[in-house]
Amino acid sequence: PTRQFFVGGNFKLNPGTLQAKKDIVEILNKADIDTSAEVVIAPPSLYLLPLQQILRKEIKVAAQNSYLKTSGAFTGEISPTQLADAGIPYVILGHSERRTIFNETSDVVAQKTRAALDAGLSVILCVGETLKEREANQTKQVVEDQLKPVVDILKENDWSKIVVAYEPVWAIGTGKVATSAQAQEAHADIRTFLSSAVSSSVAEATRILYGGSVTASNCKELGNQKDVDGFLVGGASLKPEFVDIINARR
Ligand code: G2H
Repeated sequence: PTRQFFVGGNFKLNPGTLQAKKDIVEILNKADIDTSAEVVIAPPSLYLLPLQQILRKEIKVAAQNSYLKTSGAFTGEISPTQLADAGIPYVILGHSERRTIFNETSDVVAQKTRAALDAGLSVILCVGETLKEREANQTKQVVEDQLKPVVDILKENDWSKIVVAYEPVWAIGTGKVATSAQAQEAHADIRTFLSSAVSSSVAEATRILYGGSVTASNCKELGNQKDVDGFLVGGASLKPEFVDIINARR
């Protein structure tokens, strides 16, 4: 399959001034990066526009969240149509931090996904199991339960604008990366699920990223797995080694 390699940098709500974030962008702008990869960075929403202005054209920006309605009395939320109006092409939805800390259910994530696609955004849709669920052998079921409401709310052609990110919760920000075999197994299960729940062509074409403690030293082996089509990177996306992760396939 010819799925374009994808690397996303999720800055989360990490500290640092606008200038510190511009410094990261400067490093990316000057770096020798694999231009055959699709690269996206997701700074806190306040920084989307200033960083988008200075970023090289090969790198795009993503919001870390958006709301399921486009406008109205929803204090503090971010509208997908307003993101689209600002020229922001991507949004991350369903990150485990949103699910656990902000109580977002898979139904809410599905509604947010629908609203984002209707606004014209592309979506990096995150799924993944907790350690308890993995130890109870529930990984496949948990991930399918997270994907099902999205499958139900989307039409087949919507999937061209979805990138799935498999992020085992126990690997997020912990330094405990999944083994390449664990990642490959989960990714293959997701592809099989998409094949039966949506279609074989959607399953073949959809990028499935791995996320959770990806670093320059573990990205090559993970990135060589058959069903690993790239990464969603947190901590390491704030460091110069993000360049090495972008270049994992080179
Ligand atoms: C998983 C990942 C980025 P980290 O959340 O989405 O973060 O690489 O810090 O584990």
